[in-house]
Amino acid sequence: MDVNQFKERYVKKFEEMYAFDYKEGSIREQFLTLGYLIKNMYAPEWRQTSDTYLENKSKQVFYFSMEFLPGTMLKSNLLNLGLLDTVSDGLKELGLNLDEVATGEMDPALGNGGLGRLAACFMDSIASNGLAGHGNGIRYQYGLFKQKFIDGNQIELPENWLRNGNVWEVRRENKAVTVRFGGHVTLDEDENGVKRPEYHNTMNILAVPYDTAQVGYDNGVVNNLRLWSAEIPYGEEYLYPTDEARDQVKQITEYLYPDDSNYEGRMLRLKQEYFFSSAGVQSIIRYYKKMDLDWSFFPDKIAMHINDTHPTLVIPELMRILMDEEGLSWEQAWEITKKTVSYTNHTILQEALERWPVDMIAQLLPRIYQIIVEINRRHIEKKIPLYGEDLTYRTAIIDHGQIQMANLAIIGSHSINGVAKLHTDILMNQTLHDFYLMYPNKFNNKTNGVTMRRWVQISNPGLTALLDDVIGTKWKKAPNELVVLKAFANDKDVLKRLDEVKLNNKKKFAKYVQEEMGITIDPTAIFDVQIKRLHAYKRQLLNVLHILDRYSFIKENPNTDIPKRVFIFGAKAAPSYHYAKQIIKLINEVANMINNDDSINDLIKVVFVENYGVSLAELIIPAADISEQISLAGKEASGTSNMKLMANGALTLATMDGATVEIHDYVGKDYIYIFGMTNDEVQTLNENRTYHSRHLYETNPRINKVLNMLVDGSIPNTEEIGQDIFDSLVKYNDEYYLLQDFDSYIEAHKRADTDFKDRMKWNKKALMNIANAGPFSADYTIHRYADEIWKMKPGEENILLQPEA
Ligand code: KOT
Repeated sequence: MDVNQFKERYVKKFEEMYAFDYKEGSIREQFLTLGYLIKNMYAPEWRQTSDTYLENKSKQVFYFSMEFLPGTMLKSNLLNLGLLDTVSDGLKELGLNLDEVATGEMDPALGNGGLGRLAACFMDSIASNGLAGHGNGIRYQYGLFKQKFIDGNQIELPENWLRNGNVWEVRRENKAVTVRFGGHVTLDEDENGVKRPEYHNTMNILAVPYDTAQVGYDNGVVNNLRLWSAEIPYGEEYLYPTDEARDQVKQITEYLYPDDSNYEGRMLRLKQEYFFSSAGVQSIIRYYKKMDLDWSFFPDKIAMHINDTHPTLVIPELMRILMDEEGLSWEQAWEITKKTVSYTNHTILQEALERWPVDMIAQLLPRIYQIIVEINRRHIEKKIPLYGEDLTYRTAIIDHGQIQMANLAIIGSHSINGVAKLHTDILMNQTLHDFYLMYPNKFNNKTNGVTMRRWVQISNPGLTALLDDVIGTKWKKAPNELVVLKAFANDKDVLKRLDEVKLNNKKKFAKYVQEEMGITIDPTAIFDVQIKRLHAYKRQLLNVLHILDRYSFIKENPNTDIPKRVFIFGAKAAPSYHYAKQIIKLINEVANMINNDDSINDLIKVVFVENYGVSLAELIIPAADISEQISLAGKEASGTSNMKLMANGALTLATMDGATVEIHDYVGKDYIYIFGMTNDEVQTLNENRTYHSRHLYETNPRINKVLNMLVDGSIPNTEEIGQDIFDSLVKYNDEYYLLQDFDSYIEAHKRADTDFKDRMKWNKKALMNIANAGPFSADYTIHRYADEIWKMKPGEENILLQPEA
């Protein structure tokens, strides 16, 4: 399609949809027109891809995830279809602007953070690698809450992302399935003496799928993301005579639980988990039957991957269907299930581990409960002779009246992986050591990755153009080609152009900050960025302590020549996470105090953006100079903002945690600022029980001064929270060792200040980060999942990926 053809089709489509001249269209109408037009364009390939998979009986992977955080899809679809320039130019000739039209799209916040965004990056890479793979999740009617700050406090508002409809989705009523809850089940013998379950008094929910195309990059592949919505089954409306009864059904897919890395054992959450697991498995089984193959081939044609333990009920659900509905024996069903399912663990935080009370599962899912009990019984019976009672009972699925979902996920699958080398090591050697002894071959690492299409090509067109010009365009299909950029590490011209790209991105963000927040920031300052969920272990508070330290230093040394800094935060706190909300209030009050203090010559500004999410990330990341990855070593399983920021030329200032360890190993120590305890040092400190934060407070003058600011009235409007936060650090012994790492953190920032003053030195470091970001492309991560876990080969049309260096 050329520019003229596009213009013609756009104008025609607009008139068909709205019956007036396109020039009078609102942004929303312009967006919808373009959206439907693009959907029309990929529809044939979408259908074709699915037909081909069925015809070829290709192996397919289904990625089960409670969360998908895709971001807006207009530009990503255009990019992957190869139409970005055509459409942009065409709109321009029509007097429109693609960037403006793009603002008409809602950003679907169907996830909390890293886990949901990873699922979205994976969908993009699966399609772009030419692999047959699909997502399976929940179509929440409301996404993650919209965050507002009122007097510096976080307020949550509903995120009604579907208010104006959703162009990309297709409701597929004819593919709906029924999911049963509650009631009771009896096992009756049939004429052959085989026990068959009979269900009584169940509540039947209709699961209706909404499909969204996942367009591959320049390869003609269009996969599917299937999100399920709960409805009353047709003809059963009379069973739900009251609003309350009808609400119970609607509720199942109404809200996303807003907690990241935290578990609350709520019945509704359990319903959500079974609802989309069961619906997904049922639709896969229905599909498999179309292939007309023996059940024993099932694992050769289908892989089911579970993103953390939230979809673990896939395991007993698959067992249930194979046995109860398809008549397989326990042994046959168990072999198939284990070979089909694989599991990713995303966190070792105890508070995030899912454990469901036995009563809850027995009541809500009586048949599933029976199957779990039997899986557990057989596991124990089989393993005691091999591993003894102690170890075996430690791996039991049912313990203290609770179902341990991670244990079920490991026992019922053939693969468990962590999300970065350090994280996988901790799983094998500590958290899941008993399982590692039992099943060493199930354990493997798959370091996370991010899609460079969204995080470089779409969000940073300036950098993309520079790269294309300097190293050619190969990196777009083979991200390791970015290493070629190293040859230009001392090229003054390239470094200068890189500097200009960064400055432009910073100006763009500065404009946003000026317009939306009324804060003036200097684009030549260091933009120091920490963007992630607010959580004590991620230590946003350590960042604040540094800001306060720097602030008091400047107050005492107003003529200092340190470079200007803008500290940028983006973070949502779970609504029930009191401490995290106190930190938000503190950051906002510190920002107010500093931004309004004329005596510091604008040497510091603090910007806490409201409602951080994918769209804001796309604006902030290209503008970042420093990437703050400062979790206590051992706590952040991987992190993924670290990878996006690196690829955009930010320098990482970090502890040796998660995937940042691997970033350090690739980029080299001269191009990263590492500080703080290592995981081993943290372990030793834990074991020795010799940590006394109060001692540090009393003996370290710098720490003393900063902590006193929290309680002596220095920061307006923080009396209560200041004291609580102070107490967490001093009275309750500083659980995340902020004070232990404080001095080395300050030192790391000093090194960054010094380096930034030498522009060419800094730009070289930025360049080295971009050049070493290739290995963190999700394309490679997905390649390894496909090869080592799912046992899949990419389609022929797309063997363009280069093996990793
Ligand atoms: C756990 C429970 C509910 C919702 C989210 C989680 C969760 C999120 N567990 N781990 N994560 C993060 O996953 C990312 C992707 O692997 C990691 O980069 C990050 O370190 C985890 O904290």
